Order: sequence, then structure tokens, then C-alpha cells
Amino acid sequence: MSELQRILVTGALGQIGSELTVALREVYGGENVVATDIRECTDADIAECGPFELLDILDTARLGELVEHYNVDAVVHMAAILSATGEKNPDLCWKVNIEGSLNVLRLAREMNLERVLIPSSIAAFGPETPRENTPQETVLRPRTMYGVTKVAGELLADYYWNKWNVDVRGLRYPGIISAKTMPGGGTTDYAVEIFYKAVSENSYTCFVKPETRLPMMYMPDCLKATIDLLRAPVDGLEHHGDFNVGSMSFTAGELAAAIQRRVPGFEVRFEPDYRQAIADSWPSSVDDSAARREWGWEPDYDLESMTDDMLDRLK
Ligand code: VAH
Repeated sequence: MSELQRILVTGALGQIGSELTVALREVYGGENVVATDIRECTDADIAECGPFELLDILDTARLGELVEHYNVDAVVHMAAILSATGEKNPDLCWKVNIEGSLNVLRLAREMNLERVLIPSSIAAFGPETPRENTPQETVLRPRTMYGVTKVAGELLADYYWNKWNVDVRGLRYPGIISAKTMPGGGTTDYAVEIFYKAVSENSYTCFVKPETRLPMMYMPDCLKATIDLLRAPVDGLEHHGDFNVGSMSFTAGELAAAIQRRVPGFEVRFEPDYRQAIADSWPSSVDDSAARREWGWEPDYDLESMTDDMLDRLK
């Protein structure tokens, strides 16, 4: 299996996309990773280290033009509407997430792309799913439109793999915590916002209850998992679009306490809003033994080392 040469990233200005693009350019070379997003590029790292193009993922013709023009052999599809925003506009969430993924998959088949990566999420699970150490194969009955689009995305990945041998891969991201780009419209955004507020205002009002426990991952581990899966030899993969990946699980209260141990006087109040019901439908930890077995997944960060690094970066 040949190493990838040129990659197009959709949603390259998003929370994961903005750091994944930089990390991919370190592996493949700046000019070989085309960053795209629906909005103008205001990120110097992205603009200065390689090509950026405007792209609405629903514009199939434009996507095909860019893949042809840059002679792309893989698409990393990060453009999506997340869970909280998706519940405010479920029709748009379905449209962007499903039609966007289908545009990428159809193009991969038509242009015989080497590989496609389309993320899934722990949002694919629902209240009937076992909450502790959620299995790789399990009940997928999500209660959010975002989760419905993630389950559909996993099924589409398997369909395109089985019917047309399109090499599609994906991982069920937990909540991702990072210091570069604020997330947009996610239920796990509290785990990012709390750090920014600890540094800027020394107080934060958290929109989930302190006992809310969710699987979380620090951005360096997210980038490692994504690039390791993208580059993994296809022969070793039994799964394709739906790998569970875990690294740590903690409650909102444990996160607040970890920050308070480092930021004296940091005040946190807990005032749950509509996102509490979304968080309550998700598991508290996942079994990622398939990812560890099939492509060597191994996280590096835990709550303590992440908290130290996040506060160092934000200060
Ligand atoms: C969200 N950050 O909150 C995303 C993620 C597991 C959560 O999919 O919607």
C-alpha cells in the first residue's frame, strides 16, 4: 500500500481541523495538504504554510475541481455541524453532515481516491448503549440528530468499503480539549471553555452538572490517533469507519478541581442547560481494544498532564 501524497482537509478552520492541518503538513509537506473551509482563512498557521481554498462541502463540483487541480489522493473530512448546534437546526445538521459525507464518498469512488477519513463520535451511542467501557460493537440509538448523522456516516463508510472498496476510515472521537481553536457548538465545549475562563476571568459557569462523566481526549492524542489511523496499513483493519478511541474519562467536577489545584481562587458554578440531556445520553467510558489491536492506538495524556499543558499554553 503506497504512502499518501496529497491530502485535502475539509473544515480546516475548525477545532480539530485547524490543528490537524498543521500536523498533516508536518508529515506530508506544507504544499501537499490543501486546507479548505466554508469561511475565509484568518488562521496564520493555515494560510502561511500551504494552500487554502474556500469550499462549501455541499458544492460537489467545487470539491471535484479542487481534488483534480491539486491531484489529491486522500480527503480528511472534518466539516460538520456538532451536537448542540445540530439540536437547534436538525435539518441543516442532517443536510451538511450526510450530504457532505456522501459528496466525499461519491467523489472518492468516481476519482478512485486512495483513502478517505470521516470522523464518527461517541455521539453515535445513546441511552440504551452500555455506559461503562462501551463496546466496539453495540447498540447505536442516539438521541441527537448529530448522533444520527454519525451512525449513518459509519454505515455509509462500511457500504462504500464493502460495495466499491473505497478505503474509508473513521474514529468515534470523545470530547476533544485544545488550546488553539475554540470548538463550535459541541456539548463537550465546557471542557474547553473552562480553561479559557480560568485564565481570563477566574470564574466559569459550567452548563452541565458536576457529576457528568464523559470520555475526553487531549488534542495531541486526537492528532496522533487521527494520523495513525489515516496511515495504518489497510490489511490490519477489521473495522473501518467506527473505531472507539479512548484516553481518559472525568466528571466536570473533577476537571474543575484539577484546574483549581493550579489556579487558586478559580470559581466554578454549575448551571445545567439543554446540553445536559445530550451529555446524559452518552457513555462515560469506551472500550478501545479494537483500535489498540488493529492499528496500535495508545494515548499519552491523562487529566493531570493535560491540565498542566493546557494552562501553560493558555497563560
Ligand atoms: C460535540 N465535541 O460535543 C463534539 C463531540 C463527543 C462530542 O462529537 O458535539
